[in-house]
Amino acid sequence: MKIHDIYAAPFIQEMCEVTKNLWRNGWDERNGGNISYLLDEEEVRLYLDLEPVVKEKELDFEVKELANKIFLVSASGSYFKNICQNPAKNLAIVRVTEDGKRYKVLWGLEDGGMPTSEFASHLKCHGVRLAQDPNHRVILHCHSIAISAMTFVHELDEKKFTRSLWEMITECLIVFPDGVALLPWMVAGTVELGLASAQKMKNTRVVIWPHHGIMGAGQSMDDAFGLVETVEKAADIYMRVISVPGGFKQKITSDQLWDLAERFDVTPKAGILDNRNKATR
Ligand code: 2HA
Ligand code: ZN
Repeated sequence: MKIHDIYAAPFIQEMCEVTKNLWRNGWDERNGGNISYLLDEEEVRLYLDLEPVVKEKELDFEVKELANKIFLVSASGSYFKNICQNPAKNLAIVRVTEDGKRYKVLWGLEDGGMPTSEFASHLKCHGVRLAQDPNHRVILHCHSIAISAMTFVHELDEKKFTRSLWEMITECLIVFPDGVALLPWMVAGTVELGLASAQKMKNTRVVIWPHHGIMGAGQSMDDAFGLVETVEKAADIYMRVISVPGGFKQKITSDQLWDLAERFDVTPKAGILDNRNKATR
């Protein structure tokens, strides 16, 4: 079988494009942010011989649920601004071992680097999201600006935070009806942060790390990016409104959000909206 040029692979192209867009949006300064993308083995085989192993590493946790799965992941320390310029240095294709305790690097990390420092979070979150949705593929973490800003001024209560976001753009409720989860501030890059994020991802695709950033899950790059983009934009509108003297004069009401949920057939996470005042049609 002819092996095609890996740089022509759609998954490498998508990774290049999304990292550039994240950087352009100002959400991934310096080496901020990380992404991992669950790949289809048959597709990878078109571009890469899966037998040679560049190196093998221990994981400091187990992910048996991801045994043999292949991921494209950003490298620790990689600058999203530069990923496109040298994908073989700034990215890695890795395969989790059969026992779920190690991973093999199959391609990339040409300067001898490691996968992202948030690899624990990523793998744990992939495991949880796949159990919820077999079409799940992408975990994306970035330092989006308004979301971080909002975690300094808004009460860090998941339900109140979710409601504030839903109230900012009519379509938020449709994009993330499960709301957002919030963790306490935690040290970046730790297994503890990974486990806590994954626990939250049982019920939502968005986990906010206060004063740090956001983690989003999706069925594709566009899906994960679009999700983070929507949450970030809602936070941006929130921050702009509270920055105006006098702040809010009105908001989208609970009844309006119930109408929206009905029209678009989504179930808003329980306990966030006020009870409906008017009878349902
Ligand atoms: O520097 O974003 O959370 C990469 C990160 C760690
Ligand atoms: Zn980060």
